[in-house]
Formats: sequence, C-alpha cells, structure tokens
Amino acid sequence: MPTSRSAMITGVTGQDGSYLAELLLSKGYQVHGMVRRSSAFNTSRIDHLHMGGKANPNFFLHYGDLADAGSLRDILDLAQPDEIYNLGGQSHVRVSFDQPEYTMEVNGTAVLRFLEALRFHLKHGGKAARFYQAGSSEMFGRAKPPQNEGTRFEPRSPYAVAKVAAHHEVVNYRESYGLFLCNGILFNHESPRRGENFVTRKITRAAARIKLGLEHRLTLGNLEPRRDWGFAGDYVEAMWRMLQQEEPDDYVIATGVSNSIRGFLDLAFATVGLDWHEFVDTDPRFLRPSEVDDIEGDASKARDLLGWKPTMDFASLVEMMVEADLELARTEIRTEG
Ligand code: NAP
Ligand code: F7E
Repeated sequence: MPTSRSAMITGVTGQDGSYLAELLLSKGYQVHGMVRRSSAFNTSRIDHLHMGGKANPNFFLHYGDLADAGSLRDILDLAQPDEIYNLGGQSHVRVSFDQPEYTMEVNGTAVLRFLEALRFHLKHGGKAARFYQAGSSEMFGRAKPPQNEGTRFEPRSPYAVAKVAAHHEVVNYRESYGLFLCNGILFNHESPRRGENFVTRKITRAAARIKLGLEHRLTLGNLEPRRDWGFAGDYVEAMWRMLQQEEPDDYVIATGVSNSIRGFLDLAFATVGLDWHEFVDTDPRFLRPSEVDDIEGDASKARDLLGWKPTMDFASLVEMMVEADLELARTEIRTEG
C-alpha cells in the first residue's frame, strides 16, 4: 500500500471530491485539494477532514480556480502530485444552457489550461503526474443505449459539448506527449452529498421534508428521461483504479441499469410511506431546451480491466438517500425547537 504518494484534487468541495479525498486518505496519500474562493463557506462536505480534533494531517487545502492558470501551476509546484483528479467544473446540465460560455470555459478550456500547466510543470523539473479527467455520460446525448467506449458522442447541451472537448483534449495530449492521462466516462452517480438541485436529491429531500411536515409540494420538470444511477462512493474507486493501470486509457463507469424519474419517485416516496402523485407538480421552467432521454451504460471494459463493479443497487441507493434526508430534516426540527 502506498504511504507517501501525493494527489491533487480539483473540485474537492463537491460530492465526488469529498468521497475521493476520503478514499485517498484511507490509502495513505497526502491529498491536496483546490478550493475556489466563495463569499460563503463551501467546504461543508470536507469539514470533517480538515477541521477539529479529527483533522487529517495529510489533507491540505489551497485556494485556486480552474479559470486561473497561475493557481494551477502553483499547486502543482507545491504538491508535486503523483496523481491529479480533475473533478472541478460547472456540473449542472440545465444551468449550462443559461451559462454556456462560462461552462465551456471551466469544463472545456480549463482542461487544456490544466494540461498545459502540467507540461510546464514537467519541463521545469516537476514530478510526472498521472491525470484523471471527469468525463460524463452526457457526452453520449442521444446515442442509443447501451453506451460504451465505442459509442459516438452526440452531445445535447453546452455542458456535454464542453465535456466532449475536454475528452478530446485529453486523448490528444496523451497521444502527442505520451502523458499518462485517462478519461472516466461516468454515468450519473448520487449520494446523500449530492447537490440539492439535481433531480435525485431534490426528490429524496422533498420526500423526507413532506413526510415530516416541513414542506408540502415538489415541483419538477420532465419525468420521462431515464438515467443509469449509481453510488458516488463506488465511482471514485473506479477513478483511482484507472490511474493504477500500466497504460492510460478511457473507461465507461455505470451500473448497466436505468430507471425513469417516475421510477425514482416511486421508490423514494414509498420509503416514507407516501404516494408521490399526491404531492408532485410539473413546471416547464425545469425543462431543458434539449433533453437526453435514455442513458444506460455498458461498463464491461471497466469490469474486465479494472476489476470494478458497483456495490450498491438502485433501490438501496434511493433508500440510503431518503434515510439521510429524513435525519437532516429531524435535526432541523430539533434545532428549531
Ligand atoms: P459537484 O458536486 O457539483 O462539484 C463540483 C466541484 O467543482 C465543486 O467542488 C465546485 O466548487 C468545483 N468548481 C466549480 N467551478 C470551479 C472552478 N471554476 N474552479 C475550481 N473548482 C470549481 O459535482 P460532482 O457531482 O462532484 O462531479 C464532479 C465532476 O464530475 C464534475 O466535473 C462533473 O461535471 C463530473 N461528472 C459528474 C457526474 C455525476 O453524476 N455526479 C457524472 C459524470 C461527470 P464549489 O464547491 O465552490 O462549487
Ligand atoms: O437531471 C430531469 C432532467 O440534473 C436528471 C450531472 O451530475 O449527471 C448529472 O446530469 C434528469 C434530467 O442530472 C428535474 O431533465 C426532471 O433528464 O439530476 P439531473 P443530469 O442532467 O443527468 C451527468 C452524468 C453529469 O455529468 C452531470 O454533471 O432529471 N429532471 N425534473 C430534473 N432535473 C433537475 N435537475 N431538476 C428537476 O426539477
């Protein structure tokens, strides 16, 4: 087991970054997380790792931003990472239609910026680092399921277009400069730490709060799309495995099972003993100008080459998220007295 390897994570304050930081620390890595400046605290998902009596001495945070080349170079210089996980980004597909240029900047151009920073780092005597890029099943867009590494990209949003650009940047730098760079093509993955404006968490949070009387209605957009939902904790393990291989490559990570938003609603509300039809409204403001209707991944390559498979099925994932949101709602009720 490695004891002195160093890793750099962008997006460490996000859902995946927090699980990945825990995983790498548990393996003995020194972990350097990049945090962007915010007017309010944005570290709630990682506070248990760097604050108070249980602060991990191998966990370091640095201010930086994917839009700022200097901060990327500085952190590379300081951390001398063996592995880099580029998880930072504007991750909301609907929002990418409102902020297309910014999304391309942070999800697409910033990857090029980072790869150039890495080349600069190497040219100036820095340690050679392996690099993971957070690609997405959204890149497949309207390509027919099941989608795998050979499926054509048919992106349907500014988010997906930017991720496709990043994917090709990584392949191009790998082929041109012989760097160890991997694209993970991850299908939707969720957890109690999922942002509250993604559909899964929006539903589990509302189911819990409606059950406990804190809210009365839930308003959603399109209930028909199908997604291949897995557990984020399983997916960060796959990221790590990609960087432990002899050769760099690209991998689809998915459960191979898809469900509709309706299916998610069925299970989430059943967990609290309610029928969602009585509480859910739909509103066109949550619709997207173009939708990805059907997504289901074929992760056989990851199973065969990485020995990776998901540990949590759809029903257990939904139940875990609802239970966590019930606990949060109960705490809120106790605190407010
Ligand atoms: P998330 O919870 O939204 O986290 C995104 C992270 O990126 C946050 O730490 C955020 O910082 C940071 N960030 C945003 N803009 C940045 C910038 N300009 N510079 C530096 N950091 C910035 O997303 P996630 O679910 O963990 O996903 C991680 C990555 O995987 C993202 O790139 C996402 O697009 C991709 N992905 C996610 C899924 C999924 O289903 N979760 C699937 C495929 C791919 P703040 O905390 O300050 O906002
Ligand atoms: O939408 C529908 C919506 O925003 C899922 C990101 O992590 O996974 C995520 O992207 C589906 C879509 O996730 C609401 O139209 C209905 O069909 O939870 P979502 P996403 O767009 O699949 C991919 C793999 C990523 O890479 C992304 O970073 O649910 N939907 N009603 C709704 N979606 C939202 N957010 N809110 C609604 O009210």
